[in-house]
Amino acid sequence: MKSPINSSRCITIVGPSQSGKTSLMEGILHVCKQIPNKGKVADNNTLSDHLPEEHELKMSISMGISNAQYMDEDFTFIDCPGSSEFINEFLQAIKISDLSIIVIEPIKEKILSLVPYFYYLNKMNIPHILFINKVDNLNFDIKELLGLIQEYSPRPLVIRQIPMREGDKIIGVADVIHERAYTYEKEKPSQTVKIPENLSSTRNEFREKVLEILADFDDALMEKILEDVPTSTEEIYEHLKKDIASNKIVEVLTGSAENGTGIRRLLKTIRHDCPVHEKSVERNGLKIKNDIACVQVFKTNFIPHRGKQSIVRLWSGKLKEGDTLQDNIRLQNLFSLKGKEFVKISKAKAGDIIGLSRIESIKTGDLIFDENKDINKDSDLPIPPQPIYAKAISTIKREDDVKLSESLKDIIETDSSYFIERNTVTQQLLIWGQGEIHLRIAKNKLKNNYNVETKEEKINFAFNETIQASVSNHTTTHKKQSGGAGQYARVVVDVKPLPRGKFFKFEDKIVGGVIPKTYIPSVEKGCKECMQKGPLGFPVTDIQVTLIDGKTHDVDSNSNSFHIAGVKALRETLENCKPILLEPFHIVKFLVPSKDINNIYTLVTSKRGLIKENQQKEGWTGYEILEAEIPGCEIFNLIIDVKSLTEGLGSFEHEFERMKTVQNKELSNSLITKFSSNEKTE
Ligand SMILES: Nc1nc2c(ncn2[C@@H]2O[C@H](COP(=O)(O)OP(=O)(O)OP(=O)(O)O)[C@@H](O)[C@H]2O)c(=O)[nH]1
Ligand SMILES: [Mg+2]
Repeated sequence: MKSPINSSRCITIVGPSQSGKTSLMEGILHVCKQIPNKGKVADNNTLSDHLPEEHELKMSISMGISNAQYMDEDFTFIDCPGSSEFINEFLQAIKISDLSIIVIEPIKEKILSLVPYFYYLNKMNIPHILFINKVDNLNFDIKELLGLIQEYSPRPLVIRQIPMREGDKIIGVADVIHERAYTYEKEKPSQTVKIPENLSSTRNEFREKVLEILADFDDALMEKILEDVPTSTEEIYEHLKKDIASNKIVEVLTGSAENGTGIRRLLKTIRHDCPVHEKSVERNGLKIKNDIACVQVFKTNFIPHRGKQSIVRLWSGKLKEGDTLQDNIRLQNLFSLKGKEFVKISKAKAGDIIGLSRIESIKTGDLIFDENKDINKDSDLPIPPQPIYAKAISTIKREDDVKLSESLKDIIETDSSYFIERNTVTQQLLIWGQGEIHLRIAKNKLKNNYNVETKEEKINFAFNETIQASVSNHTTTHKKQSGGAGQYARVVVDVKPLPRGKFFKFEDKIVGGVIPKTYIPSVEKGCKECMQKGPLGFPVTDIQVTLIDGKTHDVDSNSNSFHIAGVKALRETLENCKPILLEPFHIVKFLVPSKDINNIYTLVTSKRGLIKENQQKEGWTGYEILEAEIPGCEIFNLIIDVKSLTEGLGSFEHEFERMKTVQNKELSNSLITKFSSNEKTE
């Protein structure tokens, strides 16, 4: 049969960690004959998990992309990592996809981990279906499971298949819409059989429920049901297709990725129900013309010996090898995607996902529309998650410093959920990311792809210090008369504390020109220089210096002398102004399962934090936001504790709030010892 759809559709495979996404991808590609043999995650031979870290950890850490054909229609499947440390990959992939399959395990305790997926897919209005995986070895009650999942899904769940059992084994499924059942044949198409007697009434009950749900979105169907007019299977299929495409319902299918069962049914459902790419063009608000090429980059990779690879979706028009987009973007190497393999191609059509090689001028998120002159740089890719976990790193070989900066630029271009901070106070380079594995990946990339070896350092924290008392009439004389031109400057200053956030004020109260006007800015400069490191070892802030008197020498006074006098005057006074440590506090908004909230209270207290308030967050059933104030120096590692207290489900965002003095002397000393740059090890 000639396919009615001649463009290409994109399906993302998403869901919690270890639910079987990569295995499902493998099963799908096998059925689509894209791979001759099905690999296994455990054997490190799947198509989408091909990076060394993926093999070592047995988990995905970046999108695995493959084009494939099923029954004459073109698809691209993108297997997304489930770990929250790689959520940026998931966000970027779903944005450009036409449909998502959420893969879940039929385990009650894991339902809460579905909430982020429901949240983002609904927020971005992306059609999605649920695939209940691992039905080969897990015993569950489908009705109970669906009831529980429904509590968390804002869209009604529409079950398409009911598992058939023999003892405690699932041997196939009864179709809820069609009057038939299928028995599983490992790695083969299923056999069509009659619906077993004992499932008949349950199946009818489910069918009625499906009709009720569909009728809620269609008055004509509602009328038919009320008048007891029979509904044909074809009619139901059409409703399903329409309601999936408009993200009104969530279809639910079952199977086993490992055994290759339920995959053909899943593919048939996708083939029938997945909306065409134009729907995604509309959803993303893109202004395109059908015959003019419009390309969006959604992923960038830097591959050793191959250089920059931009993975793009062609939203409209056509491309061919050698074309030039927007007058100067020449397409020399187009390739189709098959995991790590690049297969050279000569052309692409609307909806396709392809790779473009070595085009330096384009970046992730860019929208290239052949009718425009400029690349649209601010096309709205999802905002990456805030980097929340940091390590201080430095090169093992000093001469690699420049290479380190360049390589980090590339790494950030491939993943915008990293952030590089060069702390001007501590002189350290901090790499921020989403967690331990995320940062380890960056370090490995530096070593393996860029030949830059780095080591971790203890993080030195940039506290501030201020003063609590004033000193008046402090006189400092700077005098030097050994050979050559002499130096002389005398200044008399008052020093006093200022309110928080006022930084520094310098007041000139010199009368009668005892210090000439030209020298006064040098005194101020000297004070500022001294403030870079106060008596406790940190930058000084919130102080006022008033210059009240002074003296010059006819021959030996000059700007430099007054500069030095300024430095000395402040250095001598600060010691006597009761210096005190100032520490930044951040507002931290934890987003965690409600059942774990007490653990988070305890965590906040243990970090010297203050709990502020709890709120619900719309679309996050079963989760809560807890707002707290937490010392800045506790943020670097916080996510490790949050994850371990919430079975990996909690996260947080943070923002600097205010500086607070550390009144407790013992605490102040221990913070200085722990975070000052003089200490080399923790
Ligand atoms: N019994 C059984 N095990 C399965 C099935 N599908 C996957 N697994 C196993 O579950 C584990 C995780 O599978 P993956 O495919 O790596 O899961 P994933 O969702 O890609 O994991 P992440 O990439 O870490 O998010 C592996 O040990 C698989 O062999 C299944 O249908 N049945
Ligand atoms: Mg995976």
